[in-house]
Amino acid sequence: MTYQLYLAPNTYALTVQALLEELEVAHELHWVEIFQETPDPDLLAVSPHLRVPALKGNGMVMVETGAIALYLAERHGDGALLIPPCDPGRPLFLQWLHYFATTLQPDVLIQFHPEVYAEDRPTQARIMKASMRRLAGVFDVLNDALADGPYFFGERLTVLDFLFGMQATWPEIYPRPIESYPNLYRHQKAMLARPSVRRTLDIHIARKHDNGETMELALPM
Ligand SMILES: N[C@@H](CCC(=O)N[C@@H](CS)C(=O)NCC(=O)O)C(=O)O
Repeated sequence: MTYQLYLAPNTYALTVQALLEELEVAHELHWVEIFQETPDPDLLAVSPHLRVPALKGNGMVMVETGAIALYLAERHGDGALLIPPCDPGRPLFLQWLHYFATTLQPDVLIQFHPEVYAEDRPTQARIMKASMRRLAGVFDVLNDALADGPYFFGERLTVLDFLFGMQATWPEIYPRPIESYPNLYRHQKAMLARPSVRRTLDIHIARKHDNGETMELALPM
């Protein structure tokens, strides 16, 4: 069985792709267009909210990065990337899993697409500024959470590291350079050293390049 990953360059699909690579699970990339007035029919067929990523395989189609990440880690790799229910670390595992999706992600999305929330540029700029202030607080919290790093659970790599680490490659989301957050910096360096992450980023950098765009990373590979 080969999964089909529906993705667009340099989006949250990075996380799922890097996990598929890390878990060495067979997959094919299905590039789609997002933010289209007329929805891309291929995307519409798998993603009711017209967002990426979407994953198809094993008789199912699903969206939502966090849910897909959990599903893949439960189904592949003998649970190596999970903190199981009986583990004392489980409460924090759940906490960060949801923190990324519900506290971090909305403000990250605003930095890229303020036009979704306001039509006029001055309002967009105000929303981005307010959202960046929220991100400043979030990154302080995450920097503290990674004090015993390099990963969220010390030396133990989990899906959390992909859920955070792939979006942490985006320079646009930081109120100040990543180098000034010692634990975020260490985490990002550890993630960029992983072949799964490098393979994934290389593909997205090349894709952007083919589209005539450049893809900057918060920390160069
Ligand atoms: N909560 C979703 C968010 C996915 C999302 O917003 N993806 C962006 C790209 S990073 C997208 O497809 N946006 C298109 C749109 O908002 O129409 C997840 O984590 O998968």
